[in-house]
Amino acid sequence: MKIDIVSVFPEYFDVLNLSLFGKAQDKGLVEVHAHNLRDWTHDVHHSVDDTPVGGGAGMVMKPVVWSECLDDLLGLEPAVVERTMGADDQADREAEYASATEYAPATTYSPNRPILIFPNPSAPLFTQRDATELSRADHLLFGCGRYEGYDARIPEYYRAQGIDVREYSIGDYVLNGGEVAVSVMLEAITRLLPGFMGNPDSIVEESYTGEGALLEHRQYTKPAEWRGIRVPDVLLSGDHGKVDRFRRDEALERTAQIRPDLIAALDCTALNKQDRKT
Ligand code: 6GU
Repeated sequence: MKIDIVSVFPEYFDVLNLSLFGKAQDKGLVEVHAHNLRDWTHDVHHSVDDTPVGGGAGMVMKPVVWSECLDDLLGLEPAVVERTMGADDQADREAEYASATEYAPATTYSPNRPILIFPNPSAPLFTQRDATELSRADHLLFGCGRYEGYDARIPEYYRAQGIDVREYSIGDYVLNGGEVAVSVMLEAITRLLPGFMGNPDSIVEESYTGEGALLEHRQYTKPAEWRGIRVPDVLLSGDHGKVDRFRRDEALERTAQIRPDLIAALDCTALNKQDRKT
């Protein structure tokens, strides 16, 4: 899987050289390139953001810089004349106008174009289902926003060009930028690649996996008694049927208690007869 990441802090992704992800790169399972968005600026200040149209606090990432970058990485011919407005000082304005080029009409895209993914706290939640689907892609391109976000026309434009564009939030809280969110999504996606995990079984029975996802049952290891607390007897019984039933009941109970929303979303056909009695 090829992964391109665009960020104003590409060094954030240096950590991908460590641990399982680093090994996966060594094995050739994933190939990661982190690009600096500022490499696609032309002004002396390398500015990537501007004040929000309509007013309000913070800064918004400019569509012009992003489009030069994304056209390049997607292998697209820019389709429009890029006109820039709003640079504060005259030098910036002149530099930006100098960079605005008359482009040829859009050409056709390469068949293996990447899926374009923007982290966005105001987007739908990224789930295990999304991770599973994206783990089957050949090429992902992540665009990390900073500040108050990115100009809404960026995803709109690339969607209109036929690119598969996704926007995801990783949870109901606010981060300073998309870098951490992309790291989270990348880890969830790439650990599903065949050969990534040492033991492939460890991704089969996990929480949130598959239809009718439940929280996982609790885990214990030896000794059977530790500081006066015993492992549940049934787990020591050697009766696999009973162990499976115990774990399944616990998963159902804990999910009902901690994440009733997952129970509500459960596909009833994912329940077995014994589940219905519990
Ligand atoms: Cl994807 N981005 C930012 N900036 N904050 C977030 C998020 C994403 N998901 C949750 N909070």
